[in-house]
Parts: sequence; C-alpha cells; structure tokens
Amino acid sequence: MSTLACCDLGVHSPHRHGCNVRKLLRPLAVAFLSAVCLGAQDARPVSATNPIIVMRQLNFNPPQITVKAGGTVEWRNEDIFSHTVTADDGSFDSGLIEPGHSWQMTFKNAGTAAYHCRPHPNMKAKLVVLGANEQSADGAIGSPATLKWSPPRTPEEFHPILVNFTAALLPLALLSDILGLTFRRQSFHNAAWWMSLYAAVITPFTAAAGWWWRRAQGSALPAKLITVHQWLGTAAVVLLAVLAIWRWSIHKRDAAPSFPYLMLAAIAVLALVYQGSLGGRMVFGK
Ligand SMILES: [Cu+2]
Repeated sequence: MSTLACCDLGVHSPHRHGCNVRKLLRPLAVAFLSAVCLGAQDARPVSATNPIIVMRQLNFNPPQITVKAGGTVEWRNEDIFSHTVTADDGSFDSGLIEPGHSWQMTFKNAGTAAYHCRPHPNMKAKLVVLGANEQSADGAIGSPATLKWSPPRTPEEFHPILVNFTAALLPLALLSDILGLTFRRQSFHNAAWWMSLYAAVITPFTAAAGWWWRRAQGSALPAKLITVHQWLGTAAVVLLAVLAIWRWSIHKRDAAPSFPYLMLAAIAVLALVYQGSLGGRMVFGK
C-alpha cells in the first residue's frame, strides 16, 4: 500500500493534479450522462391516424400506443429475428413477420388490446383503440413511449450498461500509457494502471450479465454469433485480469510499460472492438 501512495503522488504536486483531474472530469461526466440519457430511449413521433410500431432489439417500439377507432396500425420488423403480433386474448395474429417485412391491421372497435410475440413471449405491448368521441387520458393520440427512467432489471439492460465500462476503460488505459510515454509523465502511467484494474474488476460482471442474457433468451439469438461472442467475452475476462496483474508489476517498479505489454493491450483493444461489433450485430441486426 505504501508503494502505491508514493507512486501516485509521483514527482508532481498533488494539488495541481487535483485541479487538472477536476477540469478533465467535468466534461467527461457531462458527455457520459448525455450519452446515457440519449441512449436510454428511442422516442419516435407516431402519426396520429396510422401509427407505425417498430419491432427491434426484441421490443415493440413504442410499447404502448393509442389510436382512434378505424385507424390502421402498421408493425414494421427492423429486427434480425422474425416476430409475430399476437393478441393476448387471441383476437388477432399476424403470423410470422420476417425481418424487413411489415404487417397492418385496422381497428374498428374501441377497447384495449394487449399483444405479444409468439416466439419471444418477453416482447409485450399494448394498443388502446379510442371510440370516435373519446380522448386519451393525456390528450395525446399515438403518443410515443415516455422518457421516464426506470432502474435496469433485465440482462438486456444490465449487459449493455456494463459493456460501456469495459469498452471504455481498456482503450483509455492504453491511450494513457501512450500519452505517458509521449510526454514522459508518470501521472498518465498511474492513470493507466488504475483503469486496467477497474477494467479487470468490472468485466466479470459484464460477462456474467451476458451469460444471464443468453440463459434468458439464448434461443432467440443467432446461434453462431452468440457462441463466438460468449467465448470471446469470457476470454476477455481472463485477458483483462492478466493485463491488470502485468500492469501492477510495472506500476510497482514505477516503470514505463514495456513494448510486449503495450502489444498485448493493443490486441485486447482490437478484440474488444470485434466483440462490440458482434454484440451490435445481434442487437441492431447489421
Ligand atoms: Cu419475436
């Protein structure tokens, strides 16, 4: 522990460090929070008379919609899986809608219809059909999903949130080491060590959420992609642990990272980029 403290203070004044860090952190925190807020929901305006519901990432979006009686609703499948629009009470069923295809239905009678997707029972949504003279509670017709924040509960929510940390920490640790070598500043190397440690600590949780996701709905995910993604993710847990231990041994000696270490870190970054592209392909279907 004493080694740690003395290295961290290094040759620079701790006070100046504090100010620099604070100046650096503020825009980062703002950018991070904005990204979280923007990514949290996909609000799309919906036409009042003939709304479109998009099926994507194993979700109906918006999950609740209000139409006037006589309105036609279109479901568009922008996912990589086939889905159905099936009323919970069995009053309508689209049959399988393949990716890129859509299905329409006109609703003549007022009422509420809860519906789901047959292959993916977790995909649920609701449709409210208003009589000719009715107004929806909030006065809006065909209003999109709210931006209300709710705490994550499912692996589909936890995994992408945790991925942010793994995906950010490792490249930043490498960048920080490169900056440290370029500007010959120990503080950059210290930052790199801490980021490697954080990455190694948080990545097992990221992987666990991924395994949980697969357990929950593995059959709905493309078999080949998920298998590669899963084992690459598990390998990343081990690789990041090895990198953190290696980085610690360098940090302990107060040394600059060696070329082989930087090479392994760079390989790990490339593997993470590939891993992210596989994950994105599964969720966004590119
Ligand atoms: Cu489905």
